Amino acid sequence: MSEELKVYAPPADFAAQAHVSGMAAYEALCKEAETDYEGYWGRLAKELISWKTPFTKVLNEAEAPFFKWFEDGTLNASYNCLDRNVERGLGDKTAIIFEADGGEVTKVSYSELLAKTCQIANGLKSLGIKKGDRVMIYIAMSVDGVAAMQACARIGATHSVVFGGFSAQSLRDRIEDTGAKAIITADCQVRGGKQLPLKAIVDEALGLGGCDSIQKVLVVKRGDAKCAMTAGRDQWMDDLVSGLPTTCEPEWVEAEHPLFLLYTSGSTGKPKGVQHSTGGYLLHAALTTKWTFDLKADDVFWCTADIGWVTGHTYITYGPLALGGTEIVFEGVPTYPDAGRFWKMIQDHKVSIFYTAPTAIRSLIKAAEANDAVHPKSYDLSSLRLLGSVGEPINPAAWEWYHQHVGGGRCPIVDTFWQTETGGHMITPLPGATPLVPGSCTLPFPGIQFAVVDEVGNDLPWGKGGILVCKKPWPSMIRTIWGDPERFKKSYYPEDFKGKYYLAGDGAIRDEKTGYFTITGRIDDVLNVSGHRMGTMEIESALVSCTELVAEAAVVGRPDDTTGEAICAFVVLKRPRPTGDEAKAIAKQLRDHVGKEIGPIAKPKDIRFGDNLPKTRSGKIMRRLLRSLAKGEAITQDTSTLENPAILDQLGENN
Ligand code: 6R9
Repeated sequence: MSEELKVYAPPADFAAQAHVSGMAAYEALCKEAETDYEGYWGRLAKELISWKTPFTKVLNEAEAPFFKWFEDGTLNASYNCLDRNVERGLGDKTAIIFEADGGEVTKVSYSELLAKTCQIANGLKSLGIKKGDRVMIYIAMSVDGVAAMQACARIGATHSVVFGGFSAQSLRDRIEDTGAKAIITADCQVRGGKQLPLKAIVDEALGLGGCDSIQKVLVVKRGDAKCAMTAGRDQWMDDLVSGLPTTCEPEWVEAEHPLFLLYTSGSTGKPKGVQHSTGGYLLHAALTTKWTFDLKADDVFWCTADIGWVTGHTYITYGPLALGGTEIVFEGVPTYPDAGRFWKMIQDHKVSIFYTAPTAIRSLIKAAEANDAVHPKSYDLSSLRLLGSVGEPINPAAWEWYHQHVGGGRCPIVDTFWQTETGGHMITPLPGATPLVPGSCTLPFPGIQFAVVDEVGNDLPWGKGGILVCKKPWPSMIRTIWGDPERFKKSYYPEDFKGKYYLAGDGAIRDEKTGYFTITGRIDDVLNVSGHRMGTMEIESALVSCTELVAEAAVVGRPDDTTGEAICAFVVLKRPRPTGDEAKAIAKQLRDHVGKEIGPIAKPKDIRFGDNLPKTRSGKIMRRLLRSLAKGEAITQDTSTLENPAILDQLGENN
């Protein structure tokens, strides 16, 4: 295996200027963490974060796995991201270059972002929102979105951002779970030249019931259509904040104070509210932005993620701002007005660090190969010095294309493995140090103790695939699942490993010679479609909630060239198995139903109908058989425990 590896050493000029330069520097940091774990994190927490009250204790393991970091320190995340930069003389520096869907550009300086954040914070305070309250944010990519998150952090309110592509039902579920007092939204979002309603979805969500905690809906004006406003409950953000002071004393919170809740999919049940801390989270956000992205004062950083996902939280709202960087916030989509949009924006704004997802790269490769005008070669991308990838494994072919055509062969690529639960990068190259191997996320970030183990937690030798775990707590780790500490323990610190190791939910293998990690995919029932995490159970429940039609449903993933994985649903209807046009019409109806229940991202690509599902005699659905059928593979597995073997032929037909 090692023989075939293509290795890209860090370019000498990059290494020479990098924050972490050379493998010896990387190894020295790992060694420092190994020798004195708390000393290492304590040193970095003092260097990167401004504390109101300094902490005296780094790590408290007394209630493991509910770890506490820097617990007697106090700080404010928004102070660290905004005021501190202004105090350092960066007030006039551009914090955000916002590019709207239609191409209009707005630059916002640190002083302006601070003033805006303070006004929103004062507005929230005037509504009685205070430390410990939850605030939902359901808004598109915008300066207002970032400022709303910062404003919550400023007053100690815990934000919970819901991605604008989620449905009313999903939003309702999250509102109910958080017990939020207010929602910040916009009248609409603009994507691909179209105005799509947001506030109307909030109204629908609140109408579904269970949202009694919501007292106020604050609406940012984005579009020009009329927007229904419920008197007493709804208010335009502009009306609330205009005339309010542009300064607001930060609420100093304990390091463990929950900065945000972000919902993500697990293998069972409803999405879980991942709770992050303030101190430890912010430290890792800042530290990884510094070391993995090598962020410097004159960089223009662009993370294309949405603030509705963890990548947008850590690498748009918090990390780059904590370091006083300049970043792009982009409202639109990569294919509008054409598939050259990303390349044109890199050229126009002289982006130097670009961070995106493999699924975007793969779809832009397709477009570029079909049309020279949207090929990166038609743009001046010479400002780029570093590229990044996140969200799913990047296949070597896409890696090579990204490296050659976007990075001009000179930019290192950081393939960053991490999760909503980890808060920031866990396994990733450091661009001035780590030799790169396409398809591998290489080595753990200094201080992070990831390992590959067997089912009972024994270390596996390099070259043997197994289960990815983290052996030690780290500052930006998930603190709990909101409202469900038992589920937190069961999901992440299972008894299989005596409750000692963090279970990532992914499989991994280390290269026999280099020890480099390659992620082999989820080992649970979580799918990764275009970098979006979804539980198969969630999609199944959405399907069976179409009670007039569906008797039973099973959902599996199958490989897809563009989206990484595609959702494939096997459905048993309450009526005879449909074929031809009837099957097509019902499949469309079911897709729309899932879109309504969860959101368009969860719509199954394939829907196959059967008289039944393959089950064991004890009635368990044999998903591994469904996975083979979805791939179009011949069934070679043992089917002796199968109750109804004939069903395989029927489901194998593409109907
Ligand atoms: C940041 C983010 C987490 C899951 C994770 C894994 C997959 C993320 C990856 C990767 C291979 C990478 N994943 N980055 N797999 N290589 N560089 O994506 O968070 O949405 O919670 O997803 O995504 O399967 O477990 P999240």
